[in-house]
Formats: sequence, structure tokens, C-alpha cells
Amino acid sequence: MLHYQPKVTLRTGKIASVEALLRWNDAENGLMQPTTFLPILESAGLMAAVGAWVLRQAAADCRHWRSLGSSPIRVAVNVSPPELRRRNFVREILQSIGDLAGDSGWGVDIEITEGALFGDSSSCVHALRLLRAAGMRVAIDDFGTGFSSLGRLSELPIDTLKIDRMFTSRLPGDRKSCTLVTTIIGLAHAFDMTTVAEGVENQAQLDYLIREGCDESQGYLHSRPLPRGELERLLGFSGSAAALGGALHGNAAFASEAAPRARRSAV
Ligand code: G
Ligand code: MN
Repeated sequence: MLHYQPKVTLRTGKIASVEALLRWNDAENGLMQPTTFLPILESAGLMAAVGAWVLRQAAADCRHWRSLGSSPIRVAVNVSPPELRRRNFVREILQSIGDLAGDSGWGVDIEITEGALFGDSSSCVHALRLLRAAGMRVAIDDFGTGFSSLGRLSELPIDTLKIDRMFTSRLPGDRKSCTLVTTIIGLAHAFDMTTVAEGVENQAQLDYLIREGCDESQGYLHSRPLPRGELERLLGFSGSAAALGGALHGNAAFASEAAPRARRSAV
């Protein structure tokens, strides 16, 4: 099943996109995290099939939300390097997103790790150019943990850098992490890219990111990854105000008056 974790646009306080995250609901073990089940799928040769399912499901959910007439939401899916290298990947992805490709507000985007793009990657870069031409946006996941060449970064077809949660978690107390985060934001903007901070868990981290001009924020402070129905209640797509309150229960940012920006995204 897919869970969706909201990303909050810091300028508006609204949720304009969500990240689709794969979860495995096992009869014996309950909800399993990707680190547990991805290696199993990989060794069974099922990664490509699962990747294709994720794309189809994310696109179908996005289309469903569009049909409800709400304000636009983009859905990002994680694509693994082997998938990106697959011969028919671009054709398959464009097939599964269909008419969402041409929609400016709605749409499906992809997240890839740094490793997929550096090294021998001309075919990946070509694939990304085709996807962007179809209106998809491309983000680098966990940015700062790999060994990117900064020269190369300026030439790549990338829209967004996602700041790894290891750096976010050390804000604002650790001087080196602060410098890294500020530098990544500056670098991204200089290259006409946007930034998303991953793993934002408290208000002090959010304050630092807002002050430094980070574009979006994602993490438990706003919301954990949610099953589709809970996300819909959070976004106000269905259900009553009481249900909305339930979805937000125990969530520091939404519950606190001290966080009016994040709060606005819920209403
Ligand atoms: O690599 P990627 O950034 O796609 O990984 C996302 C994972 O991080 C998800 O499995 C999600 O459950 C987890 N996650 C999301 N937000 C937070 C957070 O604020 N803190 C921590 N520790 N983990 C988070
Ligand atoms: Mn991701």
C-alpha cells in the first residue's frame, strides 16, 4: 500500500505536494518499512513490477483528488537507479501518468538518489530530460549524503534538492549542519532549483529553515506518512471537521498556535 507524506510550502503554509511512500502490510508482522521489505522484493526480481504499480497507484490517486475539485496536489514517487536505467522506463512512466503530464498544477514527480546521476549516467540524464519535457519535476533525494560533483550538478536536469534529514536533525544547534543547510539552499537557488528539508521534527528546525529561505518542509512536525483516507481528511477532501481534528491530533505544528504557517495548511 502507499502512504503519503505532505510537504508544506513555507511561503504559503499550504500543502502543495505529497511524497508517496511504499508500506507493506504483513498479516504477521504488521506495517513493514521499506528497509525491511525492499531487499526481499529486490532478490525476488520484483522491483520493476512494484515500481510500476507505485506509479500507477500514485497517478490514479492524484487523478481522483483532481476529480474532487480541490486545490492542486502534486505526487512525488521514489524511483530507484536500476528503474531509471531501464530501457522502456520513460514510455511506461508517461503511459501510467497519462493526462496528468500536461497539467500544470496537478502531476506526478520523481525523486532519485544522488548516486543515480553521478558517474556513468548519460542515459539517466536523457530519461530525465524527456520526463521534464512532459511536465514532471525531478528532485534529488537525501541530498548531501552522496558525493555529487558540484560542477555536474549545475548541468543536470534537476528541479529540487531534498536536504537529507541527518542535517535537518542537527538544526539549529550544530554550526556545521547550519552552514551545510544554508549552503545547499543558496546553491539550489543559484542554479534555479528549489529546496525541501526532510525530517523536520520541531519548531526550532522549522524556524531556521524559514529564516534561510528553504522552500518546502517535510517531516513529523507537519505529518507522518498517512494512508490515503487520512491524507484526504487532512486536506479536507472528505469527512467532517471532527475527522480533520482527529487526523491532526498530537501533531505539534498543527496543534500549536506558535506555528500559524504550518497550521494554515490544514484548513
Ligand atoms: O529516503 P526518503 O527521504 O525517501 O525516506 C523517507 C522515510 O523517512 C520514510 O520512510 C518516512 O517514514 C521517514 N520520515 C519521514 N519524516 C520523518 C521525520 O520527520 N523524522 C524521521 N526520523 N523520519 C521521517
Ligand atoms: Mn524520497
